[in-house]
Amino acid sequence: FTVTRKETTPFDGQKPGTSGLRKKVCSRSIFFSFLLCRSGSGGCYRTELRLACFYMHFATSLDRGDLVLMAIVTVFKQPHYLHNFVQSTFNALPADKVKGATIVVSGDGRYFSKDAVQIIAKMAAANGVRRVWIGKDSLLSTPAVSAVIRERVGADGSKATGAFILTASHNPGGPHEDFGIKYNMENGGPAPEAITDKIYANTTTIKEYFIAEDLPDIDISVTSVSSFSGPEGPFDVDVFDSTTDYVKLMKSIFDFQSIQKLLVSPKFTFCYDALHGVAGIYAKRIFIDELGANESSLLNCTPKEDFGGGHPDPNLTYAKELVERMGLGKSSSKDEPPEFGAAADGDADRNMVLGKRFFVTPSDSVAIIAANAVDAIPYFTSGLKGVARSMPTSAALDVVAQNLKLRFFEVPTGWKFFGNLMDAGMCSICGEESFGTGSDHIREKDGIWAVLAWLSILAFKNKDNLDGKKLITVEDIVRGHWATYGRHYYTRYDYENVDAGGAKALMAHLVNLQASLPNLNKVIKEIRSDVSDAAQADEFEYKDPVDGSISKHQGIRFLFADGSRLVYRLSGTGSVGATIRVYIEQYENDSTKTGRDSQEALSPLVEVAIKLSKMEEFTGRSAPTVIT
Ligand code: VG1
Ligand code: CO
Repeated sequence: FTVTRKETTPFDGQKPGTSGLRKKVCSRSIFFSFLLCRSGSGGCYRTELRLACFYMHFATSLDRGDLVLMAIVTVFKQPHYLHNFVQSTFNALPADKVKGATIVVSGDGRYFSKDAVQIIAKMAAANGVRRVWIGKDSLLSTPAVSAVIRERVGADGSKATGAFILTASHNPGGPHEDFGIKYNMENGGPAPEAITDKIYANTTTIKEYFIAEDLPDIDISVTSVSSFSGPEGPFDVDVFDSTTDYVKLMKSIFDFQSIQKLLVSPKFTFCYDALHGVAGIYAKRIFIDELGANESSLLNCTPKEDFGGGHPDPNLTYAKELVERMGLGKSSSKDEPPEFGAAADGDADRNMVLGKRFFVTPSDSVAIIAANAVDAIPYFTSGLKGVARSMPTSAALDVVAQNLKLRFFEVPTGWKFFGNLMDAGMCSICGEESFGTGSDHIREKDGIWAVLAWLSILAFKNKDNLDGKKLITVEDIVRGHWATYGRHYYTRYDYENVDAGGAKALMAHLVNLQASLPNLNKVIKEIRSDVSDAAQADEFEYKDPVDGSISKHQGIRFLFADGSRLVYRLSGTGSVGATIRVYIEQYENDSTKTGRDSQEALSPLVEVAIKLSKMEEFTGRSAPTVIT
């Protein structure tokens, strides 16, 4: 192949967010069509304005006489857009991580991935990359990418030093929905801020990119290695099985035999919903082929480019089918729900864990996994190096860390901050309230790992119960945990796609409020006199204990004397407008009071949270979009 240099100009807004660059592929467009028609008795012409929200391809179906004004907003699909970001990434990496290097490219299979893989392969070739590794059908879950970087060895002994992950995670996919791309480093974790800042800076000044236009398109539907020759030497594309490396890693962490005993026991029933995301291919291999679960346990486990038109986010709002099956929905059938249910997001790094008619909050989930890991999971037999959570995640994990005398860290939102701790051997298990849980086996959160961790705990607790005695359920485990450690009532209110100006003003208002504690307490008492005093208020700032780097403005915290917390931050993963997240938490260690309904227990604090922030005044919203 030959290398072509293309001239280009920068695009605005190619700044990677919490987890990469996420934008619409090609957004819905508004067509104003002016239709001239003869009407009325005088037979004179009247102009009619028709305003409709159409898709671009409907343009051809408009009448000939129509005068059409179109506002079409394509983002990822516009010429050079992806190219600019990819070249800016290559330019941000150290030269030896590009020239002669091995780079993984794959993702959750969402719409535009197949085109993107071909473009990135051609650009990698042109930039002197030695090998590109692609999961079959361009599918690799985010945790599998991390595992592949860390574990896979090519036939010629090669190892990957980075990856382009093609996903917008839990955001919907399809021609008019989101596409995304992020870069992961040699440790298998997301690029640190020093690199993403450099990528962004490069996108603002880019003038050229390089591409091997005459490199043939790669057939990604079959596993094979294709070799090419370019101006700088050989270039290989290795299309490999998407599941092998990941399954091997899981088998080295968990006791598959004991999990299998649980899964095939008639006393235990199981259900897994991949929400049409990439988790499905791993679920089939692991739960069905390896662990012997019944095929009917799987819901939505064939990956689709548009996730079946749904929102691939595993929570009580979006994982509807599973929620109904588990007896938690409004129209749940009378059938006895399974004992255990779980779901994943589009790229399979998130998980939701449910028991029969029972929801496990992600903050509790990580605390429970940490409390039981040493007993139930072979990988942790020699002890935990430490545990960590993101700042808005509830303090359930803190209490476990205190009790078990474990090192504990509180980091900003986003998985990249856990990676440094793990690389330094300071942290074994970590989690986020946003349905993310994981360990130092890789450098991403891991949806299937979390499910296997729960199954391991259930298998361990029930090892003598499978024939005869009553099963210890998910609910029993959670209630038992609360009895020992106390309970953190927890909820998150999301206000999605609000006006960016309003969101900014709301945050500025909160920054003001946190500056004076006496004034803050006055305002709080005016709203509700029955909540405890705020003892501390600040903007969360994090100093990385490993490299000393500082991350500022990571959310506004109000910490109350009784251990309750209110946290506010703006989302960094959306693609339109702004999303405000409000995190509300209250600690209860009186074991007679840990069994209340969560929304009811939290209602005084929720009222304070909403009124304190003047939510309705700033955003016009009287209710959140999603409550988790
Ligand atoms: C959200 C979550 C955060 C998570 C991030 C990426 O970020 O709150 O905890 O790490 O998504 O998850 P934000 O900035 O929108 O709050 V994933 O599964 O979308 O890569
Ligand atoms: Co995800």
